[in-house]
Amino acid sequence: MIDLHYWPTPNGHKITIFLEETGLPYEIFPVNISKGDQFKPEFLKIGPNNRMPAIVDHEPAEPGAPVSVFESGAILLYLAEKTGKFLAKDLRGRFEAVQWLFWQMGGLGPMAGQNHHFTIYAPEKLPYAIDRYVNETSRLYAVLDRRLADREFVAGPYSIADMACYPWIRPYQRQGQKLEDFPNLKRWFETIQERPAVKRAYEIGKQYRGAPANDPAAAKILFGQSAATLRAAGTSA
Ligand SMILES: N[C@@H](CCC(=O)N[C@@H](CS)C(=O)NCC(=O)O)C(=O)O
Repeated sequence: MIDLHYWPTPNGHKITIFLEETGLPYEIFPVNISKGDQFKPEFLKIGPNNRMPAIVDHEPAEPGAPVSVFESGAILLYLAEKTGKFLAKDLRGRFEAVQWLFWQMGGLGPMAGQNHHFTIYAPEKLPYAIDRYVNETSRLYAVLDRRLADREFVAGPYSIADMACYPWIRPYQRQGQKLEDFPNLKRWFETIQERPAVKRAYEIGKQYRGAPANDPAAAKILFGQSAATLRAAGTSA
């Protein structure tokens, strides 16, 4: 059984997609990030970055204590290794997926996240910041569109690289993008959207509803963090 510490955001959806695709048994432990659950001492033990998702595997492949993993990319790699699914076994195929997984983790996710922040949540509308992140998101979409011109999925066969990217393309309208401008990406998006496991993953997320991130109390928790916040939560930076 896998414990999944989760909230229905793009990084959370990556993991429910994988778990639904494989049928691995799991239990959700909600981390309501708009209420500050990410700072609870028991969560910080497995998610030291005060960000979800995180997992605890009570039946790891090697004997010993349960294994906990944070960072959605690391979790996808861990689960792919555990199940032998959605990551190629051969070196070349595996690194096709791994490099695009890292591309999502270091590029698409953080840039689209800043796009959401400055476009939707920031109390001041700063044209420089909005333009920078909307333009960077469009560049990253173009990278993915080009990549998908001659293959069905990001690494060839459907893999953890697609599961990492898809949830960050799903809010494309909020990111100031039109899928019509990226025809290969649109085809890929519509294919993944129709997968039953992906539909189930998003359905599961609907039961967890918190305050929107720009609700004043939630915004204070989410956007007012510094070293002092973490220290006050009982750890030292
Ligand atoms: N690189 C991390 C990012 C995780 C992340 O940013 N999670 C957000 C929700 S998508 C979160 O937990 N935010 C809580 C906060 O900002 O305090 C991952 O991919 O797991």
